[in-house]
Amino acid sequence: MLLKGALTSISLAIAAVTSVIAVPIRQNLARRQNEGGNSTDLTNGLTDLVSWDTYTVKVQGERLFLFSGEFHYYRLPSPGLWLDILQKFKALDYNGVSFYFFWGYHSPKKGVYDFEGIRDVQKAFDAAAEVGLHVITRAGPYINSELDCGGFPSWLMDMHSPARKYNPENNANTEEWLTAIDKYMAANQITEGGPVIMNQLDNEFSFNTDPHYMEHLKQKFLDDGMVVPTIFNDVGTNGNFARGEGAPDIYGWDRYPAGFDCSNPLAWPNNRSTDWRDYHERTNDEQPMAVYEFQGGAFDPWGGPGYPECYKMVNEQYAKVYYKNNYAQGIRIQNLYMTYGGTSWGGIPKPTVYTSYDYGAAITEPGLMTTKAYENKLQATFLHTVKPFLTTERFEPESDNSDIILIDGLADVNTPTKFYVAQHWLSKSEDLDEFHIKIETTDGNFEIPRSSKLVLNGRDAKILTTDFDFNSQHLVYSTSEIFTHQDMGSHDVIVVYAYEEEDGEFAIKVNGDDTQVEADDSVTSETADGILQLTYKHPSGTTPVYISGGTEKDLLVLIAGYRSALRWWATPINKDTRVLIHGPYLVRTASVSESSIAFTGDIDETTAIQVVLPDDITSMTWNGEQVQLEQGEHGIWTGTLEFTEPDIQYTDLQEATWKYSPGSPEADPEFDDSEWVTADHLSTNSTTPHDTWPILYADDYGFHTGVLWFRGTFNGSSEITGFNLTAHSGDASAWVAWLNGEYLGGFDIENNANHAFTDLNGTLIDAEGENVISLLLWTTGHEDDFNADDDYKQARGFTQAELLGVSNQTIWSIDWKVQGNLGGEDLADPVRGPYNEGGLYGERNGWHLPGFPDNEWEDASIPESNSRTGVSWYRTSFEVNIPDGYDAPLSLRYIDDSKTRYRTILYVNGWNMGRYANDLGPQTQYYLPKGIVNTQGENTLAIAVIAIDEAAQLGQVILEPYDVLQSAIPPVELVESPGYDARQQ
Ligand code: IPT
Repeated sequence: MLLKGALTSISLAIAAVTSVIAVPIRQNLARRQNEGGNSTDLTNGLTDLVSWDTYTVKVQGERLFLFSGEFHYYRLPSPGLWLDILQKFKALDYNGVSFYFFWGYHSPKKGVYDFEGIRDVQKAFDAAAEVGLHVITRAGPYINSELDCGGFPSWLMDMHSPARKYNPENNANTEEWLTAIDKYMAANQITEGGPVIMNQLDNEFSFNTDPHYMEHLKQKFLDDGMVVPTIFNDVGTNGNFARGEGAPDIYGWDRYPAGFDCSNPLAWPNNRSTDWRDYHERTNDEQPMAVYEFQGGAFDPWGGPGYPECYKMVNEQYAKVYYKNNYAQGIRIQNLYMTYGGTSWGGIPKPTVYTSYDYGAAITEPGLMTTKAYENKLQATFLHTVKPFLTTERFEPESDNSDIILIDGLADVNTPTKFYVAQHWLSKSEDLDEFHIKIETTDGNFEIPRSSKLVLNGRDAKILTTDFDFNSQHLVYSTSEIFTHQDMGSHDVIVVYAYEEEDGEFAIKVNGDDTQVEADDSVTSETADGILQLTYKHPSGTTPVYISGGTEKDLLVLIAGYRSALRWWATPINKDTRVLIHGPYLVRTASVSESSIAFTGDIDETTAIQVVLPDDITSMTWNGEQVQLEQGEHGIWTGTLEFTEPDIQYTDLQEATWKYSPGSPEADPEFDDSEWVTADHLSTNSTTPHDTWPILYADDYGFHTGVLWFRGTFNGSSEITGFNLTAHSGDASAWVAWLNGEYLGGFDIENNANHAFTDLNGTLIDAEGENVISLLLWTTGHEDDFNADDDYKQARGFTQAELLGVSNQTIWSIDWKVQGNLGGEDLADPVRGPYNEGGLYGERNGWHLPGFPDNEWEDASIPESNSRTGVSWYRTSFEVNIPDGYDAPLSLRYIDDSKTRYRTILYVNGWNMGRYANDLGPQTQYYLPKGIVNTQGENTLAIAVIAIDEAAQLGQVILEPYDVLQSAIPPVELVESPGYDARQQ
C-alpha cells in the first residue's frame, strides 16, 4: 500500500547498525553477592533525589521499577481529560509517564510561543503530580513521533543550517525553544516538589550524529536549571552516546520488535532480544538497564489495515512474551510507547499516518480499557510488590525441554529469592509445551513441578518465584505467577494466576502438623518436611484457599484463572498498603477514612465484586454511594455494583437540518486573487529539487498546513498546447486541477504526481486572452528528520509547472500566486493553533467556526444526493446529553462507498478533528473528545468535502458512542472555542 518509503528507511537503518558483538557472559552474581548486594549509588552531582545503581533508579532513596507509559498531551486537545487518562495509568499501576513536548505545537512563528489553553503543559504536570506518576520529560528539540516535521515547527524549514547539529543558527533556534519549555520542565522537577525525575536529550539521535550538539543541549538544560538525571534513547543497542561527549546520565535504547506492519498481525517475527544483558554489562553496567521506548502498539498508515489489527499484533500475549523477556534481560526502566496514543488531530501528523493515533495501545483512543491494559497491570503490580525482583543477577538454571523453552534465572543479590522467566525460544510458537526446572532453595533442592504439570501454552511467558519471604510468610515456590501479596492485619493474602485449566503448585513453609487448609475440592494439600504444597487446576474464576495454624499469620491464597486475574485490582490506600478488589472495569482510587473505604472507578455493567480489606475496614462506598457488602468466608467481602442505564441523547444527523455551500471559487477564472502571495522566489531552502521556476513550494511563502491553492495566469497563444505539472507532497496527498474554471482532473500523489494536460489548444485554452490554472493541493504534513538529514524540509507544492508547445518559454510565462491558511505564520486562530486550518476558502472565511451565519446557504441533507465538483461545505448543529456520572466517549462515523474519490475535513466547534479519505481509509470513525464536544449542550459541525474525482457525494455520517460507562471520570471543562465573531475582530 502507501507509505512504504519512510518505513523502509527506518528498518534499513536499524538493520545496518544492529550488529551484535559476541562476548562471553560475565557472571555478576557472585561478585555482587560478595559486595554485600550493594552496588554503589550514583548521582549526577546536581541532585541526590534521583539516584541510581546498576539495577534501578531510586527516587528519594526508594528503589523502584520505573514502569512508565508514553502520553502526548497534544494528541488529546482537551486538558480536562489528561487527568482522566493519567488516573487510568495509575490505576494500571504504572508509576511513570513519559511526555514528549512538541515544539511546533507551541510555536507558529519564530519567536512566538504559546502555552495557553490546550497548550498549557502545566496542566499535564499537575495531572501527573495529582495522581502520583513520575514524569520523564522529552522535549527534543527533535521528537519524531509521527508528527509534522518530527515535531519541529514549520518555520524551521527556513533555517539554512542543518538541524540537530552544532552550528550558530541551529543553536540559537534550539535555545529559543528550550528557553520556553525548560521554564515549565524545571519548575516541575522533583527538586521543586514536582513530578519530573528524568529528562531526555533529543530523540534516537543515532544517524548523522554530532556530539557537540548533544553537549550543547546538556549545557542548555543545565543553564535553565534542569538538574534531574539526563537520559538518551539510542535507536537500538548501538552505543550511540553511551559514553563520552554528549552522553547522558542514564543511557538506554528503544525497541519495536513487532515492527509497524499490522497487516499480518499474528505472524510475529522471531526477534526477541537476548543480548541485552551482555550489552549492558559492556556498555553502561553502572546504570540501570533502560528501554525508553518499548513497543506498546504500532502506528498505521493511510490505507493500512487499521488499529484493531495493530492491537491484535501487539496484544496481551505480546505483552506477556516481550515485556517479560525485557525483565529477564534485566530491564528495570521500561516506557511503553504508546500507552495512550490519542488523536493526531488537524495537521499534526506526518504524512504516513492518519488522524487516529490509537496505536493499538493499552488504553484506546477514546480512553477505554483493553485486555492488554489489564495484563500490564498484572505485570506492574508484580514488579512493584515483589521487591527482590529489582536487584537480581542472572544465573543459568537447569531445566528439561531446554531446546524448546528458554529459562532465564534471576537471583536476588540481597535475599535467597530466585526467579525463573520461562518463554518459548521461538517467541511466536503456539505449541503447548511442558517443562521442569531444578530449583535450589534454602528449604532444599527440588524439581518443579513436583506432582503436576507446568506448561507454556502458546504465546505465554511466566515469571516463577522461589524462596521468597512476603509479609509473615515464606514461599518455597509457586508454579503460578504472583500478582501481588499484602498484609491485611489478621492475615496475609497473596494472589496467584495462570491460564484456566493449567495445573498449579504453591508451596509455603509451615510449622508443625496442625496446619488447617480450607478450600473446595479442586485444591489438594499435602504437608511434608515442613512444606505445605497446594496442588490445583486454575479455575475459571478465583478460588480462595485459607491456611491457618501453621504460619505466624493466616494466609489467604487467591488462585485465579487468567481472565479472572485480569479483573483483580491492588489499589494503594497508602504507601505500604493495598486493598484488593475484583470485578470492576476500572478502579481509579481508594481512600480510607476510619472504618470505611471509598473507591472510585468505572463499570460497564452490573458487576459482582469481591473485596479483601484490612481488618479494621468494614464498609465501602463506590463513587460516593454506599455498597452493601456481605462478609463471606476467609475475610472476603462480596457485593454488587449496580449499573443504571443512563438516558443518553444525541442528535440523529440523518434527521438534522444541514446547510450547503460550494467552496472552491478559486477555480473560477474571475476569482480575485490580488491579495494572494505572489510566488516569485527563484531559490528555495527546501531539500526538494525543482525543475522549473518560480519556486512553487508553499512553505517558502509561509503556508505550512492543510489545503494549499496555486493559481497560474498565462497569456494564450496558438502555440500553447497544454501544460505539464508535477506535485510534490507527502503520502496520501492529492491534487485537483482546473483551467479557466473547467475541471481537468484529480490525482493522488502516489500514482500521478506528474500529469501532462495536452491538446487543450482550440478547446479550453483561450489563444487570444488570459488563461487561469487553479490547483488545489491536499497536503498531509511534512516529513520527519529520523536520520538527521534535514528531510523535514521536503517541499509541499509543485516541482514543475510549464507550458507545452512553447518555443521561448521563460520563467515568467506563467504568473503564479499561492494561498494557504489565513495569516500564514501569523495565525488567524491562535487558540486552535498552527495545525487547525488550511487554505480552503471556507477555512479562510470562518465557515468552520461556531456562529458562522449560514442562513443564506442552501438547505441540504446528508447523505448528499447531488454530485458535487470541487469543494463543498456542509454545516449543521447537534445536541448531546450525557448525564453526569457517565462516560460515553463520542465519535463521528462515515458510512459510504468509495465509487468516487473525495477527502473531508471534519470540524467540531471549529476544531479540525479529522481528515478522511474515502478512497484510502482505513479510518472511518473519528473520536470527539469531551471538552471539544459539549456533552451537555449544542455543538457546531462543519464538514468540508474535497472532490478528487469530478463528482463526489458525501455519504452518511452518524454520531456514535464507543461505549457507555458509569464512571468517575473527573469533571472536564469545555475547551475555549472562539466563534466566527471573534475572528472578525
Ligand atoms: C520511534 C520514535 O522515537 C518515536 O518517536 C516514534 O516515532 C516511534 O518510533 C514509532 O511510533 S523510532 C523507532 C521506530 C526506531
